[in-house]
Amino acid sequence: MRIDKQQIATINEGLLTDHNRRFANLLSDIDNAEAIIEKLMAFQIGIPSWALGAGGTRFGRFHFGGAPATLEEKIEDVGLLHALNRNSGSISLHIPWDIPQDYAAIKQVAAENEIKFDAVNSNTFQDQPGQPLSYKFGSLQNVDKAVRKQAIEHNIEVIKHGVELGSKALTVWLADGSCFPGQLSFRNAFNNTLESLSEIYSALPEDWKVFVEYKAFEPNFYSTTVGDWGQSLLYASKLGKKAYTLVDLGHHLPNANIEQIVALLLNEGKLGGFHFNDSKYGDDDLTAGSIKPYQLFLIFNELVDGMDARGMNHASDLGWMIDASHNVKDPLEDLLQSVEAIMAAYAQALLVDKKALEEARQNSDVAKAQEILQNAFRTDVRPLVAEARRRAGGALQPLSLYRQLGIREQLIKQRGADSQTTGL
Ligand code: LRH
Ligand code: MN
Repeated sequence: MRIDKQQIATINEGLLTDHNRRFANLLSDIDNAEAIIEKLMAFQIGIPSWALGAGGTRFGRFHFGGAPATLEEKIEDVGLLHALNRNSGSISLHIPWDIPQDYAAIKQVAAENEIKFDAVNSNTFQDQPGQPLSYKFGSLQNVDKAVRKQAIEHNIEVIKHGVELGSKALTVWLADGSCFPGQLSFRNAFNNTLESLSEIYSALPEDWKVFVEYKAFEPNFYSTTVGDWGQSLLYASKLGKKAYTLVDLGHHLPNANIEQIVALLLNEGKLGGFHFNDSKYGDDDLTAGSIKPYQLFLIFNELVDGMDARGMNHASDLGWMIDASHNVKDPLEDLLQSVEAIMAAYAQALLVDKKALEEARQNSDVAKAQEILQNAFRTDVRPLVAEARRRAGGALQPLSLYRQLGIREQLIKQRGADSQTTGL
């Protein structure tokens, strides 16, 4: 199904008076609105193909009707999100959950929905039916060279799919690690993984990147072979200039200072991208900004500062992607809320008075520095984000329009109440 621009413009009409009042009110407080709106319109977030249906845990999965059963339907769902907020312009595929059967046909569907292909993800954390060798004891780290070879070949196959679709990056997340002391030689696991990654690295096209995603724990619960930012940076530095680290917000130990990690990885020129989500305890994959919105703002504050210090293009020089799993919310509503939270954090970070902040820091005026940051964080930027959407042909209020148009009901009518989707 499609939402046409006219439908959106008509609904926006009814909301315009209220919107313009709020927007005008905000304009009286800020002096760089046009520059911010331009940046917001250019900012595109990659939607995970594996998070368009109901997620679940080992304790259960509660269905959402109308789930996309094919890659075409997944791209159409991302097309729906993009039509509503104009900031969801790409899909991140996971192989083998989303193997394209017909590249031309898939690219056609994507073009019709104005969707590009973001980083492709390999999967050596599950054994596929008929797979000769198991990844039970790891993939790229495995003591068995044949298992490592199988995993390397899978990653090279994933790159091939990505090249056909126009993707420019491979994300490697490894579940590899150990569950008990003594099980693993940390040095051998590191060296095997580095050797394997370098074979994958050498298969990368010249203009591609590889994102090494780290994670503290799960599914291994004693050690993880790419367990934190330092280990990921070690791999990325040893691999070469096409290798970067990927920060999944849910992959840190409790109370980790993620904004500091982001600042340092940017300073090293080794920050490749993000998997945005939120969490209270572990890798909860909750809606971005739903638990720790101030942390999301502080991360964007470091991103804007660090990217500007390097003259980087905010929209295109880093991989902006969501990684979520929906246990109780409608997947599309959850993703609309995540995009909204990410855009709001970015807009607030662009509001920070950098000159005044630097002055406060030079004077070690700690209270003043906090006032400057929290003034930006406490600014209600929703009219600014909405105005950027409106100018890009999107909805002033994407979530209420999604409900007003009864999109989930229509998807259930089209696909059935128990259509199955691939993914986590
Ligand atoms: C691992 C992870 C990784 C994906 C998977 C779906 O926790 O964040 O990015 O491959 O989720
Ligand atoms: Mn992730």
